[in-house]
Amino acid sequence: MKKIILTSIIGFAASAMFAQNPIIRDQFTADPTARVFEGKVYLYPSHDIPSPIEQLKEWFCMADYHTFSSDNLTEWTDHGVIVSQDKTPWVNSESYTMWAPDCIYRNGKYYFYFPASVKDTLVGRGMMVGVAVADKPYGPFIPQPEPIKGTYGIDPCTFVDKDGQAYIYWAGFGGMLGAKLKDNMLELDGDPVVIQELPAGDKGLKEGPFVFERNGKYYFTFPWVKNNTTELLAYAIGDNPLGPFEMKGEIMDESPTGCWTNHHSLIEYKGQWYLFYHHNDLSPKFDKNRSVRIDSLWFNPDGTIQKVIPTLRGVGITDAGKEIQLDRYSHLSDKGASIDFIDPANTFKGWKTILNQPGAYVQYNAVDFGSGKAKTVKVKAISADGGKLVIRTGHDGKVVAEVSIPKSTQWKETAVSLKHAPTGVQNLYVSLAGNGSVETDWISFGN
Ligand code: FUB
Repeated sequence: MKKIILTSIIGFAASAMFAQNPIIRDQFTADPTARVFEGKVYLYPSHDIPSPIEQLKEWFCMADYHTFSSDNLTEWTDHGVIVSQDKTPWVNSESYTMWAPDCIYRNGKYYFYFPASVKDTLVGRGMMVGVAVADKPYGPFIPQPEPIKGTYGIDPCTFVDKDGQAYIYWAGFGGMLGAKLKDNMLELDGDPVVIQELPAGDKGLKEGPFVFERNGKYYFTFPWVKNNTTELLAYAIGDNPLGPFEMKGEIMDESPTGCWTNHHSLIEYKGQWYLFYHHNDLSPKFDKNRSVRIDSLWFNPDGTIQKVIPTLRGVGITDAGKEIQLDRYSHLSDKGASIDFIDPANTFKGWKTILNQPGAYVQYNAVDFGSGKAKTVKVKAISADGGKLVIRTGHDGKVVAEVSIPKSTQWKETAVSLKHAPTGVQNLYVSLAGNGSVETDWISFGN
């Protein structure tokens, strides 16, 4: 188990957090189902990889699933592989088709549902849904020997209603399907039904169902190719778990940069609703290698959902003592500010913020300075000509520090004393004073 260890160097409260999109930066993650188990959020995504086999070089390729957990949505523990194609008896172990999964708790057990190609079928054909069972949300999960009978298709989602009845939904032949699950959670209880009143069958692909209940209403949410371009996220509301549902609207628009898929889940955690979704942040040239993001979501008083505008900043508060990744910004000045990969050949190294016009700035919201103990700031930067950064809280606010970045062809850390120690949660503005050009990896405050 790998823990992303985060300790504040200036001793801010243990609850201080940082969060930026995408949330997992050391591997690709897609199709996120988030669930609240044992007081934490567990994330069950697909695990995209560059394909080792020729047939899938230009397609989705997944050999296994990891699960991740967090109690603040910002610091994520990777619990490692929980289910894999080579250890699941019914799966074609060379198919790399472990697509969008889900996990649900019922009667003391955790049931992990996942689609994959059945043994002795062609790659990408004959996909069915299987289930693996565990005593804990992070496993160990024991896969059942056979897939669930009658579940031809992909993208399973499960839901347990208030009366204890469990349901399973998936994208299959004939549209979006749903069925009751038997008490054992391992078999369908009756034939699947086609979910009614979604956009008519010929009006664009629908997949990735995610169903939840709120205030007595059932929400059927799904990615939808509405405009013959890429997938947006849409939803319908009904009075019964299996519908009919009435179309209500859209939760998120199509990707502005053309990532063809989106796939999502919604949870309420500590009084706030969140949308988990994906985008190809770490693989801009190949949209089958995706990364999970989170943004906050709000309902209207009538139960409809306010559209979510994707952000890089994501959710949560950043501890001033951590490495603040300005490139996951809240706002950039119109001129002279841009973002690029530190190393385009290895995107997992992350991004940098480039300021190259006098007055150009980057704004990064919600940094927690605690009781104001910070005395210094460190900036990891590189500058071809040298340049001076001015750090403020508020656009025209007090100057926190001025940092002269020396001319260099190497990344360097420059530390200076603060002119003024901010307190509490502040929005940071980092601007370029005068001419020059500065590329910043991160900034961090210390004692
Ligand atoms: O991840 C593979 C497929 O792409 C999923 O099953 C779909 O929902 C789409 O995200």
